[in-house]
Amino acid sequence: MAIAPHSLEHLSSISHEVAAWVAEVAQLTVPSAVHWCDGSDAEFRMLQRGLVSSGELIPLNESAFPGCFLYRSDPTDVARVEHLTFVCTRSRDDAGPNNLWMAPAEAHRKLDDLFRGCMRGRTMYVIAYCMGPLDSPLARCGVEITDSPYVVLNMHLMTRMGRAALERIGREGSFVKGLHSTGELDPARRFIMHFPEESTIKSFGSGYGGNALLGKKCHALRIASWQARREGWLAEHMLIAGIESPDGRTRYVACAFPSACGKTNLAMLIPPASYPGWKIWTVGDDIAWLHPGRDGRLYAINPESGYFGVVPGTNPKTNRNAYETIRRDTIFTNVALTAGGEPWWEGLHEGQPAFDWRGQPYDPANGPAAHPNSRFTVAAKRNPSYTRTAEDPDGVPISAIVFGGRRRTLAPLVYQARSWNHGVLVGASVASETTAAATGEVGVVRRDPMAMKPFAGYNFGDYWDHWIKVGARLEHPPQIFHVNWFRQGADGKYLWPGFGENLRVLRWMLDRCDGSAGAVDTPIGHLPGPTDLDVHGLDLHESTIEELLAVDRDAWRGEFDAIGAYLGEYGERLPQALARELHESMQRLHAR
Ligand code: GTP
Ligand code: SPV
Ligand code: MN
Repeated sequence: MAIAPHSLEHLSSISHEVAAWVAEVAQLTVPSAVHWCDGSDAEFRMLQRGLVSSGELIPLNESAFPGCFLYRSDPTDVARVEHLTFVCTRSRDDAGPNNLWMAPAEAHRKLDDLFRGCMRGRTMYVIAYCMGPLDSPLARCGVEITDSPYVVLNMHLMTRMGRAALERIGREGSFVKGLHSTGELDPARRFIMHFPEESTIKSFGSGYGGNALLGKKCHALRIASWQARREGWLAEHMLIAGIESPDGRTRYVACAFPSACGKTNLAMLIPPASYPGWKIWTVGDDIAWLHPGRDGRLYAINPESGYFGVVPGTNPKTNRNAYETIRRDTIFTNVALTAGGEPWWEGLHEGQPAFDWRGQPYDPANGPAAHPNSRFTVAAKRNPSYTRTAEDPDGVPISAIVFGGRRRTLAPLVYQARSWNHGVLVGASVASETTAAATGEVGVVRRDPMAMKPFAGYNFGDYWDHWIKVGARLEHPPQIFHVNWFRQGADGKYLWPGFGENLRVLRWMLDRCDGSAGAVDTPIGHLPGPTDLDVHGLDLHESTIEELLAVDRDAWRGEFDAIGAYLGEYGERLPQALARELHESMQRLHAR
């Protein structure tokens, strides 16, 4: 079998470690061919043609959606599987109560048994990739070995992969090893295993999203968060957006909202008509790597170069940028199809589905036409609000960090933390209703600290301690806020219009950073007073605004009892500074 990468013949050198590992994996998995990806357009088109002829990719209506395809995943494989995702550290406590844990030796044995001979008759693809701009000192490389050409296509769109990444690995010598096989897509033989101490990922039995695109959640969050702790930076589940104001200044925010809670939408926001001269620039929509800069500010890069975004709900009114972005050169996964061969989803508000996401004739009795976790994969450069600063090797300076959750009740539209450490408590206390991004029940409120519950590669106690230490190193730390776009009235309707109108809330935050906006002091933090938030021109009743900005002390006392019990689960590993913040918050809530 030819191990020599044919299309990479003239590469100056292939890292000996990469070549040795590829050979070792080939011996274990026994593929019929090994394809070293060069990352070229020709390779992308060749793989695309192959998947079209095997029927796995369906070309969409070429005049309306040029270069777009539909992929239907196995109906049992449609989302991340948190109950099958493990962090395998030598000491169980290092993984923490926030992760499922297995002893590394046992996990390797289990997975190697599954991988043994699993690529017989299949091609093994070797994808060298770089998370972050290729010339950035903050970027990190990995190699994913996979037997899924669909994964290769997604990695083409979402990472800087191929020849240049392989060259960087050759120079640096270090890379994260990610081994992936779709196996038989049997949920009983599905595991997503992380070995942070070995910079290794082994994923078997799923071909979907975060389970299979190993550069994303597995590398850029779980493994990277572990590395970041050792190296003094943060790997976070955050969008990065530039907010340009009419005075020509652009300030950057990084926002951590749980899966399917609005990151992509905020990162691509289109200002409302009442905000002339404002413009949002998308740096990233899902992951941020944050580094203290020499000037005492916090800098962010987006390790990805494409989006794997939630499709349902996207339309010209909610997110015109996304709507336009995904009209060409996009892979749609698990959306519905119209009779005219166009993609269709709930919340599109045009056209009619003829076939549901499984490919069956559409019947509303079978549930939604598009899967609620149907996704688009598209290169970031397709986005009308794409900015070249996404390629800046040093990243962009962050003025504000925003945490958020999806909460029907309790959490107000927005509040500001008193300090960095109080902000760490606000982040650690995030709770949100579960969504279709992971398998399991939807709509159940759970703790999702920093929107990282499924993604922190180590003990949350140590993670909060690390956050506190990073803050202490920043001479000019970002201000920290919390938002909730998802408050509902008694009728179950959202109280806040959301989407573009969220800019009003962002503006208050930026004015707070400047010290020019007012606020009222409450036990949970600083909230905009009745005249501090611009609600001009919104069709909102005064009582609705009051409800959105209310702090119900009794309810918050109950909430803080629950937060205290949750943080208590981390025992000795809970940082003292956080325990102190908790205590002070409780005192404020109980003060008369
Ligand atoms: P992941 O990719 O899973 O990490 O999700 P995300 O945080 O990027 O979520 P995304 O922006 O894709 O939004 C998920 C869902 O929330 C979509 O159906 C959106 O239409 C909806 N949504 C986003 N922003 C808002 C908002 O401001 N208000 C309301 N009501 N819904 C929103
Ligand atoms: C998420 O679930 O937060 C996602 C999608 O961004 S996935 O890549 O599947 O993790
Ligand atoms: Mn995400």
